[in-house]
Amino acid sequence: MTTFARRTLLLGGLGLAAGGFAAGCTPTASHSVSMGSMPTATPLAPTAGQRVVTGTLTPRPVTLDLGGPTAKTWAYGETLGQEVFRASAGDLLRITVNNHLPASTSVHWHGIRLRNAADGVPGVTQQPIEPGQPYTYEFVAPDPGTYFFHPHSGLQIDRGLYAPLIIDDPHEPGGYDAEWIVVLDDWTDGIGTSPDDILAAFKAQKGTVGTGMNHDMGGMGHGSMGSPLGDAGDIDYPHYLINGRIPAAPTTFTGKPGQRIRIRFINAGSDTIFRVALGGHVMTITHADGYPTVPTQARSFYIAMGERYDVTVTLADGAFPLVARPEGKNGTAWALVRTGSGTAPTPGVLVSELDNPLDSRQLSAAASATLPSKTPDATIDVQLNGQMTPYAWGINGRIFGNDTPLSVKPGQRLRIRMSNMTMMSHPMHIHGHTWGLPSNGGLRKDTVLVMPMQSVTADLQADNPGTWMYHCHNIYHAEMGMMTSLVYA
Ligand SMILES: [Cu+2]
Repeated sequence: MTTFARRTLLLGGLGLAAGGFAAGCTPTASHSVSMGSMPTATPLAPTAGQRVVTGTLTPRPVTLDLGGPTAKTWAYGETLGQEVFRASAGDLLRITVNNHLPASTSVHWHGIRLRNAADGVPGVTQQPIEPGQPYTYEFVAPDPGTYFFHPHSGLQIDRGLYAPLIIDDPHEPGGYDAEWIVVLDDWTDGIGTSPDDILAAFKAQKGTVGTGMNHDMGGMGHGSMGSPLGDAGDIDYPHYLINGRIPAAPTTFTGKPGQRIRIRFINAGSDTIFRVALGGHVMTITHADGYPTVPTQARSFYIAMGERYDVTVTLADGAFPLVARPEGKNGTAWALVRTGSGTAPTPGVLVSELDNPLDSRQLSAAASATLPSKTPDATIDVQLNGQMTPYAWGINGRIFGNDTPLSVKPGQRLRIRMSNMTMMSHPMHIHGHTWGLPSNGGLRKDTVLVMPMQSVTADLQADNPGTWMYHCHNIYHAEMGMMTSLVYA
């Protein structure tokens, strides 16, 4: 099947374009600053047969229409969650950021196994991109999958600064008729309390972290009882969005009955774990964080901040709600699938498929996706610490800045055992690598949800030298200090 593969999903607004195939595309060292330790002796070039893909990003103040309510915020364009960056595995991406924000920024290419110098972490892999300054990221995207990008600067991701990044597999057979990219978000900026004010209020509690367990009962309370995720989020947002829209003015996917579609789910939220269902349908999960899984049927599933899941589903005849319910919170994110003339469901209506969601512990890797079998060369134990009241989050009893980085030697198979000593769920994210989870049949993840008082063992192959961030993808937890790094010794 080739009809799907070049479907026009590149919606132009982000200005991504495939460059020429050879001549004129000799890469140059265009980074204004590079603090990364990645060797630069080898000039960057796409994998043989692949292209140079160029693009521009212009983060700027905008007023977004969320489907009625408008929000003065910062974003890369005017149509939040609807524009897509797309390339093929092995392509060289060369993306220039023109910073039109009144603050410094950066771009992190979440989940991509790229060279360290392009990882987009100010103070670690680059200097911040100052207002008015251009900065060019240049990297090869080696692995196909569903990714996204966002700043690694303060709370900017909790504004409108994110977009999908899809890396196509030139050799994938397809097996679906159409594709839908579904981006979930929790929204307050320009409508409710600003992200900066929310964080300031948390910081005013002057919490500290220690090691050991913390049976904090100071969470939000509502809805968290009985959820395996415990306290799933700290913040009640005014709106929850699918592709930038509130339920009253939803995004609509129009298809035909019997069509087999691939939905790529991305949780770009900052403090919200969603459970997702398509009313009247059973989905088949095919990929987690970009990598193939054993195909697994799910009526609904959890997706935490920074996670991505791809599913396929055969569409029935009618109009169906796609529902993303924020765990432990009020409200809903909602979209519509229409294949026939049936009456549209009431915006925001919930569906019975939301009961008993699958979580990633029930998934395993496809054989093609597993890390080569190897006994770990080293094991590091990591404690996730902190509490809601007074608000504080850290790793191994320390906050970022006072942390002791994790260390690995090149070529090692490193095992990280994460123990969550708190009453909250933490989606832990590693840059530049994708773990294999040995207790999940080698499931590949770059963002793994560690539930309250639970442990997760995650292995990585140290094949990408540099200094790589390792942090909670609850952006408020990360900003409070639930972050450290992995360094190559
Ligand atoms: Cu966290």
